Amino acid sequence: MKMKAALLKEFNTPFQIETVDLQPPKAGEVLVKMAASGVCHSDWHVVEGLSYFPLPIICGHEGAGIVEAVGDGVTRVQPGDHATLSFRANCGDCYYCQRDKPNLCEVYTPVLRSGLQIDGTSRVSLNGEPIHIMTGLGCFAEYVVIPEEACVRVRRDVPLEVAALVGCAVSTGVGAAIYTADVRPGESVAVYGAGGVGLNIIMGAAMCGADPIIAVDTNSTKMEIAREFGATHTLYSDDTTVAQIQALTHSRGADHVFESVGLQVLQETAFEATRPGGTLTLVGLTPLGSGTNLPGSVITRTEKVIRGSFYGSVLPQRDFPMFLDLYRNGKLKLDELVTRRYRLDEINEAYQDMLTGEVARGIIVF
Ligand code: CXF
Ligand code: ZN
Repeated sequence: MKMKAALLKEFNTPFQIETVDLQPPKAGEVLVKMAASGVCHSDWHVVEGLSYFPLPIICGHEGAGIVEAVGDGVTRVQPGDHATLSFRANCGDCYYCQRDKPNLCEVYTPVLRSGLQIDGTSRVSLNGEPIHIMTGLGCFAEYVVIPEEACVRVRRDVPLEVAALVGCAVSTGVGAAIYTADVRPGESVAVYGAGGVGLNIIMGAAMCGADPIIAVDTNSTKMEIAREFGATHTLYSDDTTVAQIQALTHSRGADHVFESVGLQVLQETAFEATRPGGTLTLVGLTPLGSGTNLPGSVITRTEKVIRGSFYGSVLPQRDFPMFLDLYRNGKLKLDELVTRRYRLDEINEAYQDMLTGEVARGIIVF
């Protein structure tokens, strides 16, 4: 079949809307008609050539839609099901999957990076040339063909654009607070960055009963939104921020500090804002190949813990439905995350808005 898709053909060039060919799902694969795709900074890393995905590629890794057809042997979903897509398809059986670390799945990690299906081929092509898909999905297209392991059936009574957000920002942010960092009632939390992921960390920390919850950003609009999502304090990010966080935490620094932006310099500052024995959780993705200077001499002497958090340590099959239950029961504010909607052919504008920081989350609706 034919479909419209946003293609990235060269690094640092605009997305181009093209009509491409899509093959039907093979065994174990699912065809999903996309309803909504989130605009996330990780797609921009691909545009800038700071990721590992090959070109030409369809980006987009935060999406939801309706199952249109399934290949042989598919058992998890059937046509008509609503689905949130997972950008970490996982086999369920390898060393990491057996230890509840599907985000590290040994079978799928190289497949997802290849931009192809598990059989080494692509279902998408343009004039006969194969087109890659980002991390097993490629949501900036009218349809996707994905492994069934990436397709999580969700309740039908939630908007599909909310279901889409669960596929990246919500899992990454809420999961980082409730699972990776395991924030406890009364613990102090500081969050660097109050964008799509940072706001979700704030919500997760609030659900855990943290206090205070200090949001740090440079954008005053985002700081206002942060309060609505549960921040008790907001700080403008400058060279007094660490001292201000200490002043709010009995001069110690916060029990938990999260970096959600993916900037080395912020990771280094966030380390300073962490109390001795506290935990710094690194959530934002820094460019591949970049490094962060964290002082070993201080880490040893203060027993600070530095943790990576990838996809919020979630189990997609368990947690996507749970997040949507929490949303439906008023415990997660997800409608408020979407600040602007775009058509697929407005995708370049959507990324410009994301870069200027004017939106919490932009979303492409089909
Ligand atoms: C990313 C992680 C690397 C692959 C694409 C998605 N996560 C969140 O944006
Ligand atoms: Zn993302």
